[in-house]
Amino acid sequence: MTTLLERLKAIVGPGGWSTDSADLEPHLTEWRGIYRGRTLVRLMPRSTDEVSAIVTACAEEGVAIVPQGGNTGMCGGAVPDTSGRQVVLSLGRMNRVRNVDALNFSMEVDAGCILAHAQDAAKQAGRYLPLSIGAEGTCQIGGNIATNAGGMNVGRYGTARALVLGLEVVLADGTVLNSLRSLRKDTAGYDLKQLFVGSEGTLGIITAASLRLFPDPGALSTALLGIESAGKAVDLLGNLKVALDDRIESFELVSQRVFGLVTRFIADASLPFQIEYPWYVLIDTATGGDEQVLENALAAAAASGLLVDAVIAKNDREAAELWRLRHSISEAERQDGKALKHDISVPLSRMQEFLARGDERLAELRADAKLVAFGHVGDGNLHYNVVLPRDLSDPEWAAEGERVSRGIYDLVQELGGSFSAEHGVGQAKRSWLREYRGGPELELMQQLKKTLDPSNILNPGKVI
Ligand code: FAD
Ligand code: 2HG
Ligand code: ZN
Repeated sequence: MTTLLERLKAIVGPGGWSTDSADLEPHLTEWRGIYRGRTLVRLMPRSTDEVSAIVTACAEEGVAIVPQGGNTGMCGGAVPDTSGRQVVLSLGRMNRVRNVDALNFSMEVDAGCILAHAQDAAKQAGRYLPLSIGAEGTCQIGGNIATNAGGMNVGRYGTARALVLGLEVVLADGTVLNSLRSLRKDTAGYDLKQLFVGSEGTLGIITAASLRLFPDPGALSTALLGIESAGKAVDLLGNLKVALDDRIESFELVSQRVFGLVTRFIADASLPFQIEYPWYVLIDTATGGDEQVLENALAAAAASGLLVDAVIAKNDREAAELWRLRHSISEAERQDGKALKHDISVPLSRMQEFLARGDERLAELRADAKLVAFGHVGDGNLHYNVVLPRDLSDPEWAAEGERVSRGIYDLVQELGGSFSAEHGVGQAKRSWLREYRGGPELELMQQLKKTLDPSNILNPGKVI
């Protein structure tokens, strides 16, 4: 093992590795502190060649590698196991924007590029990278692609998968697979890059990506809406999609309980309404700065009883304040304490049924559980999180958590949905993958894993 360690250190050079415990600390757990591991060494390569040399050396010794981006993941996918034998591979020093091709509406970035930096680079070239999530100041493009991240703009632009034109990936034997093309059409055989999107570091290490860009949508109009029921929010979405000619950039649903947590735990957070509403929708529309367009559409929807109140941001500062409320939810929920995270999706046409039956199901399962529901309702994706009574012991919490999650996931399954809409599987949801995707789907996933990583050195213990 010492020999391997020396070899790895030599590959990345001074400043490219760490075994210092204080330095390692934030890389051995994740932001909620639920998963914790140990590592042989944390490596911080600067180039694809270095990543390839690291993987080759680890493959020869049968030592496992855990790729880590910004470590903002929700499912413990970037946390090593407790053996102390796994290598943490941080991509953060590979952070260049390689180029922005404005004419081709594409950009090439290193995998360790922080999402917000990639967005800025696109903007400077007069283009728009639409991927937008609360963690965008920390998460990295490689992590976004490895988790097939969703976020605020999926309805209009798709998930990370839809934005990937090409990838450069280091395979489990150190081979560099160069599919870094910037083409919108390419039917030359299987679309291999798609295998790595959403594979959470288990099939290859993403070192660079070519991303699809869009015209800058220009000034957005932002509004926070007061809504009587979650079901009405789904009707409202259908109504506004037509009225606004599909110019809805984001459509986020938040319950009063959730914003209650935000105003309690986040400094200077307050809602712009005099009274509380059971539900809220935060909407961004590409109206070219003409707020009248949004105002007219909202007035018509209000006349049809789909919303009861609305505050339209008058300027960028007010819009940013509204978005700060939305982006603070995860942090507020974390400060409130443990929650069962259910990152579910159902077809939009079944969303109202899910919301109604979900309430009933939860009441049957545990009348004293508290629902913390919010999310990207326009994509059929809700964070249907549940807080169990605080006086449960850890074993009781675990057993009850599993029972409650199963009840909710069974309903999701019945409605043709998914137990994992945008956060992935990691180590948190492996058993659910076996349960809800068992049979030919899981078998094919296992065969792919065996083919691409026969020695199981790429992020073992995650996903499958
Ligand atoms: P990490 O957490 O470091 O890693 C995630 C997984 O990808 C791990 O399995 C890791 O091994 C693998 N991985 C990382 N980099 C690579 C690579 N280069 N090659 C191969 N595998 C790799 N997610 C959403 O989808 N939508 C949201 O709206 C959203 N909001 C969030 C808000 C907050 C406040 C937080 C904390 C998280 C949020 N997330 C959201 C979750 C998280 O930010 C995303 O999953 C993000 O895509 C993870 O990126 P990362 O760079 O932090 O990856
Ligand atoms: C979001 O939509 C993220 O804000 C996080 O996906 C969800 O914390 C969560 O449960
Ligand atoms: Zn989300």
